[in-house]
Amino acid sequence: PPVQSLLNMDEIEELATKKASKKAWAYYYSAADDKITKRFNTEAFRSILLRPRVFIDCTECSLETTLLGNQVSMPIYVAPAAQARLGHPSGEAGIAEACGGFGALQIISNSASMTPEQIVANAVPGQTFGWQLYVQDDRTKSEKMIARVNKLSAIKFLVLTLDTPVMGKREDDQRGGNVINELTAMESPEGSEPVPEKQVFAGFDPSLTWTETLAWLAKHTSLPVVLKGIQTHEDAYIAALHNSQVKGIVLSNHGGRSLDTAPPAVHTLLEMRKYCPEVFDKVEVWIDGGVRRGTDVVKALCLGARGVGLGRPPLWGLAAGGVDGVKRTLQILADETKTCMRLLGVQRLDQLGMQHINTRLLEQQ
Ligand code: FMN
Repeated sequence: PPVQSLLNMDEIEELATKKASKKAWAYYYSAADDKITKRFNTEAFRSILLRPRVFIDCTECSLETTLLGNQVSMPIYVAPAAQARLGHPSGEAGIAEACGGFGALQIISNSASMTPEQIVANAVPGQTFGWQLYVQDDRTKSEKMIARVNKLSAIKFLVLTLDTPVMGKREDDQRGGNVINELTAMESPEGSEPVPEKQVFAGFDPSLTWTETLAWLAKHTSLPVVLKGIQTHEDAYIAALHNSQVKGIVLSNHGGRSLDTAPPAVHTLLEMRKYCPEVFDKVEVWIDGGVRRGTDVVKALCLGARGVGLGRPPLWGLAAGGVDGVKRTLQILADETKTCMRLLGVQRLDQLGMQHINTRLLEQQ
């Protein structure tokens, strides 16, 4: 079926599964161990109930917001994901084209299958990107990459991923015997080719720490830093202590790909509201993991998130229908989010809050 006839994320995943190679499917689908966290990520949203208010004019409805001060058309953004060209030849540049059309933010993976220069080359005016870093144990390699990224004016911030000091045990990837290397196109001799069948995560530095690594990073970039993979209120609190440099955090468990039975982001949001609510005023709090419906987006925003990331859905969109598939993915989620807001009696994102949700079931989990 043409992507325009697809109605929701499940249908996009289904078509992507049919079209993608076995290897691409396994890489996108896989998660750690028994995939409990991957499943909980979606289920946790379902256990939150919405509290619609009625008799409120919802003729107007806008998703516009800012992410780290950058104007975007919606709070939904594309999370960093490696190896997009496994799913479709247009790769990360195809995702960029779709995001440009929407005014949506895209975070480019350190392990993208195209270089950042290629990915931002056709950016439209005002289009915003972040760039995600996995620190290499040979730091000079990371320093060279950061120096390149510093020169690209479309890239407005740097995302340091912390939830993967070592790779989780992903059996779907292992079973195929064809584990994908997250080695980056930036340093592969082929330049822009996906690089399969090398030891996964070889070269990534497992020794990162708050003081050493943030100080090292400050020496190499003046871009704002976002820490990705925060999973407890304690770490959210520590991150906020560094808010002269750290301007945002992403509550994320890497789509369930790192530590199985790690908490879904909505649980961490609840913890933060209880133990360190001041953090929401000190850094921007974004989340990702299991977002498949507009109602999921709205629930995360009600709990205090400002940005909501999509990991697998854009990859499915790309595999299902190239640039049009990614556009369809973003369109469905934007439309669903607006419908949800209107049905709640809300016209703008800053009106959403705890009054619109009931988290009793979530708190019992
Ligand atoms: N996160 C990173 O920080 N860097 C990556 O290179 C990266 N690659 C990914 C590749 C795939 C195929 C997937 C599914 C996820 C990847 N992630 C990576 C994690 C995503 O950024 C995001 O946290 C996660 O996918 C969100 O969950 P979702 O897939 O349920 O939306």
